Amino acid sequence: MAPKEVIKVLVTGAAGQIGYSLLYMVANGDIFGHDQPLDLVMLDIEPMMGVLEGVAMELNDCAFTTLRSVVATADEKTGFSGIDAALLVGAMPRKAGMERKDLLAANVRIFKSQGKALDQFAKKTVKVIVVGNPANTNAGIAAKYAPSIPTRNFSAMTRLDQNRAQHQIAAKCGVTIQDVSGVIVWGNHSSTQFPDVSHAKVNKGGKSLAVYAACNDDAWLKGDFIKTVQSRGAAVIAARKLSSAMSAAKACADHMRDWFQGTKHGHHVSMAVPSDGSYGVPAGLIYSFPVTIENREWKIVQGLEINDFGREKMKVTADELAQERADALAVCQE
Ligand code: NAX
Repeated sequence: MAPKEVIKVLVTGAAGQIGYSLLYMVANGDIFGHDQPLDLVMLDIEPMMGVLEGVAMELNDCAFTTLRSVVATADEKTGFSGIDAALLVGAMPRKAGMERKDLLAANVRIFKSQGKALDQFAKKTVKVIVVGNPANTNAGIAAKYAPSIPTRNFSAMTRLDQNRAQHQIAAKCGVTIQDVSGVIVWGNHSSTQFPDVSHAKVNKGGKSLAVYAACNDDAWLKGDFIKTVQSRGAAVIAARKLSSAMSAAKACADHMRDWFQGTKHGHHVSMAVPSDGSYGVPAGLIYSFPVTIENREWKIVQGLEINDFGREKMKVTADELAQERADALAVCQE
C-alpha cells in the first residue's frame, strides 16, 4: 500500500501542562493513526520559546516513527499555515482577583486572532478542537472569525466530562469502564453541564442493563453523581494543587481520534458542536451533544427521549452558553 500523505497538526499552549501530555499522544500516532506520518507545529507565547525548545528536543528523542518534523513558534502565520488539525489548548488562565468578564475578554481576543489565522492560513478542511476555557464560547468566537471554514469544523471539548461520568458509573456499579456505554454530556464545559445516563447501559453479569436499573440508586444518579462530575475539575485542583492535565490530554486525544477515525458502530460520543436546533438548543450555540462520526463528519444523534428532569438541566446550560456568547460578542464590538 502507498504510504499515507503527511498531515500537519498544530497544538497551541504547547508549553503548558496539558500540552506536555498531549504532544506525546499526537506524536506517537494514538490520535491520527500509527501509520499516519505528521508534521507537528507547537505554538505558544514568546516567553515560552525556551521551554518549547526543550519539549521539541524530547519529542525528537522519543524517536517516534510517525513524527516527521517538529516546529516551535510564537508566530501565528507559521503556526496555522496548511494545518489539517488544530488542537487549541492555549488560553489565558484565571489569575487571583481576576473578574470573570476580564478572563472572558482576554480569551475572546486570543480566539478572535486565532480564528483569523485559521481563516487566512489553514486548510479549509481543518478540524478544530478548543480545549482552552471557556472552551465552548472560545470555539464559537474562532468560528466567527474564520468564515471561509465550515462552522461544523469547529468543536469544543467535553470528552473529559464524559470520561469522568463513565468512570463514576463504572465504580458505582462495580464494572470496568468498557462495560459502560452511552453516557452523554449536554451543554457547556462548566458547572452547568448535564451528564446524562438515562440512555446509558451497563454490562453486568453478562446482561445489558439500563444504568438506572444497574445502579439502583436514583437519588445518587440525580444528585451526587451529577455534582461530582460537574465539580471534578475543582476536586482535582484541591488534591493536586494543579488542574487536570493528563486526563484532559487523554480526552482531547479521544475526541480527535474519533473525529479522524470514526466512532464504533452503535456508539456515540459527546462533543460540543454548533447546534442546528436539535433538542430545542438554540441554533449556533457550541453545545455538547451525543454524536456519531463517519468519514470525518459528525452527526447529532436524533430521537432520544428527554424527560422533564433532563429538559430542565439542558435548558440551564443552554441559557448559560447564550449569556456567555452575548458577553463574548459584546467584547468583539469593543
Ligand atoms: P497551562 O497554563 O499549563 O498552559 C497554557 C499554555 O497556553 C501556557 O504555556 C501559555 O503560555 C499558553 N498560551 C497563553 N496564551 C496563548 C496564546 N495566545 N497562544 C498560544 N499559547 C498561549 O494550562 P493547562 O493546564 O495546560 O490548561 C490549558 C487550558 O485548558 C486552560 O484554559 C484550562 O482552563 C483548559 N482546560 C479545559 C478542559 C476542558 O475539558 N475543556 C479541562 C482541562 C483544562 O482545565
